[in-house]
Amino acid sequence: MKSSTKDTESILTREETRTGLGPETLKRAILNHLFYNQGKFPEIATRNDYYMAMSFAVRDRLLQRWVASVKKYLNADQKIVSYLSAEYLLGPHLANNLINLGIYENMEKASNSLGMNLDWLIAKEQEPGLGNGGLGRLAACYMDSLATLEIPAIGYGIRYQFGIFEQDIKDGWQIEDTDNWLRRGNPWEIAKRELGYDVKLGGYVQHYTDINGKFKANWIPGMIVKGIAYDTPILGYRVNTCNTLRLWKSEAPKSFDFQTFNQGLYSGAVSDKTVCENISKVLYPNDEQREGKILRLQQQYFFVSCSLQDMIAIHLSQGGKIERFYDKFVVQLNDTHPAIGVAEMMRLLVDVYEVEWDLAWDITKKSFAYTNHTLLPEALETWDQDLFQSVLPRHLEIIQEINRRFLDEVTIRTYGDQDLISSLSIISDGPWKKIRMANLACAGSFAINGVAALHSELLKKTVLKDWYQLWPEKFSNKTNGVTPRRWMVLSNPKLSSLISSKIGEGWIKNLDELTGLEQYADDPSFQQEWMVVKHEMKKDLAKRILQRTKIKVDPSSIFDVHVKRIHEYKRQHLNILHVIALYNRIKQNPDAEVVPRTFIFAGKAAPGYHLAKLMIKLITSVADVVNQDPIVKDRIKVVFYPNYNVTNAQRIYPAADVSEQISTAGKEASGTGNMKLSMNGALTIGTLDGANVEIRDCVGAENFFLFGLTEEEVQQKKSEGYNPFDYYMANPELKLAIDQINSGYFSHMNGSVFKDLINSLLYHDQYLVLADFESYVAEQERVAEAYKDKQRWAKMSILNAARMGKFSSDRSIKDYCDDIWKVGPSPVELVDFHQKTQ
Ligand code: CJB
Repeated sequence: MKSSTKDTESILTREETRTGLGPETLKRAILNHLFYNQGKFPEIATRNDYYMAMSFAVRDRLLQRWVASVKKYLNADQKIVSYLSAEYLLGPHLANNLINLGIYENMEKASNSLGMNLDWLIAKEQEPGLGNGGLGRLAACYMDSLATLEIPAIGYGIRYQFGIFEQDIKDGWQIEDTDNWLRRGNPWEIAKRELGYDVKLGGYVQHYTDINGKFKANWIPGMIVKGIAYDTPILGYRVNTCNTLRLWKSEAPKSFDFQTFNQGLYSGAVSDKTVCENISKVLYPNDEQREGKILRLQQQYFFVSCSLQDMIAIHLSQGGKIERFYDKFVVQLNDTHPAIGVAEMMRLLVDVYEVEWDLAWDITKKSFAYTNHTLLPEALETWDQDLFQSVLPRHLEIIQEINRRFLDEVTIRTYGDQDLISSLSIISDGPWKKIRMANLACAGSFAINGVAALHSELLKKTVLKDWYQLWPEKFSNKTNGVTPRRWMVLSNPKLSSLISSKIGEGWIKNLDELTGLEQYADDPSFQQEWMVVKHEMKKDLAKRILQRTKIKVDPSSIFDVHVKRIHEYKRQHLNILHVIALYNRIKQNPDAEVVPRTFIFAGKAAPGYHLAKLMIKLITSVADVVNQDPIVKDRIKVVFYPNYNVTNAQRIYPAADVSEQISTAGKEASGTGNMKLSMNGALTIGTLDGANVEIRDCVGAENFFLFGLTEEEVQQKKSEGYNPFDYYMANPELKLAIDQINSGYFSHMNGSVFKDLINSLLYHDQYLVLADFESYVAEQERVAEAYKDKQRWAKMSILNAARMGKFSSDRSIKDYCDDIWKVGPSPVELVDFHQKTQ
């Protein structure tokens, strides 16, 4: 029945009071939530109460769009992108949602009228740190772009109770503290308690022949875990599309096992509950380092199984046929962490839905696509076969069968090339068999991609060489990107307003429009405005540095920023060696002209990564000496900013003059911090690695400080027998720096502290730190020289931002949509859900 104009009007009025976007309505909504959700009145409400109330008020305004989006996606012929990722490094939601809804200013007014400062409330949010670094953050940027481009999508992952640890620095060492991000509640998630799936683990498999003579497998599990869905709405920028991030929490199927309880084995029954809950308890804090623990495999399988069961349930509930699963979903594997999905899909199809093996394999191969994120051998996931069998006995059988059939095909295609066969095998040969997850992902996917042009080329030449030879048509490159909403509009509002004042706001959704700034790059008054904003942001950061580290830094010095996970291949030690060299130059010639610089480091080290932790200690130790030396006269300062996370990254990027992207060529798959820094007007000093190559192509070689060996030269040098000691002996500055570290100059004369790090550099140096030192130091001199010419620097900075269009995650997502997913935009119209309740 059509509603009358009067009805519609009253619905709209009611809707306005419920979810209107004006300051008055927002204020009322906050007060309502303060009362009805938090049970408080303004006089006694805490800042957290206000944060919660405001967040609920914002969430209310997402729900109209979210439910309309979900409704649309339930439409049978709507294909959905399913992104499977063990990590989502989302960062705080509140400010992002205000921006995407377009109500930032109105909310500011609403909170002012309540006597609250919006920035304080935003700062109150505990960020969901459900990822380690680049890979998890990429997933978050992609969720933003998918929604903004109005692409139907679901992100699936794990609702870790404890995310990435919080880092503190004590006596210069990293200390880890638990990240209890949920302790004050999470207003952004909606628990779907009724939406759960059982996941089997362990046990054994029974085989039998059914009455029709069919061979069947029956997996008798050792335990069953329940996955409960927790949904977070992900709104696009100024669109109605609001996608879902569905994270699974593990629980015991019953609160406890009454049978065991009745027999008096209370602790056994409870431990069952504990064992189940442990699965989604904590994020493994390793970045690019495999963790061969049973719990990690359980985590991977747990979330992938829940997700695939959910997708199948959605598909079937709309009358879809299981054979046409791939018409409804395309499943993107974010690295190999969810690669077990290939075997799980086969199990669901063959064992549960009784699909014939060949057809099941065909469905599987049409559904999955795989993104590789690293070439580092230590990151390539493999599972010891015995361990694998103890967790997933049925999947081992399935993988053996996939492998047997697959290798038969390879044998025919390659005329029995044994080397090729053993390299492609999903299960390694030898006495200790391993399940190779990258091989499983490749075998079961219709598309395979790397994350930057160089990385995708290297994949084809190295780790996935044989796969490329087998199926060249499956390979492509999808250069990473980052969302300009979070990384410019939200974190650098002043620069964003300045940009918009010149070229309008179109760039926020179409980053290529930033090229409009090029015409102002030479304009002295624009340069001036640009550098004023940069200076403001540097002042803000300087204040925070003082608060957090007690180190006073000068905002007019060069802010030289090296922020990312701490890893040998990322070479924070190369940077600190340069700092020591500069320091020694000043000590040797106190009147030497030195362009003042503040070296800012931030990043977490995996708790078990000894050398990375030593790198942090080295940075903080050098800082202690340099920052206090009267001869330096504050010309150089070194800061280690603790607890690098999304919130802190948002504060650091806008203040950066120099972006350190100095990994050994061929080791950083892409990098995404490099993009965020450049967008915010920082100039890169970098190697030809990952996306640096493409960034340099875009911004122009003259606006990029290049140094170091190329990937080919690195390989060449290694094959010639690289001897780091020769470099140490040949370069007096380098020798002095290393000798000082060794002698305890930076560690209260205790030289043994850094012994392992120094030995690794002098006698192995697999990342060629010493080989690149000289060229790095020389390029750093050019950086300092360039900074002296304020106009030249401003121009380079403007041109960097202006030419970053390619690195929007919107462009990346469009590429995935066009080439791999074959899914286009599907705009959502708002629906009136309250008509029936009239
Ligand atoms: N990456 O953060 C991780 N963790 C891994 O386990 C493997 C790779 C990073 O992924 C980013 C997103 O693709 C890349 O930009 C980065 O180079 C890579 O190290």
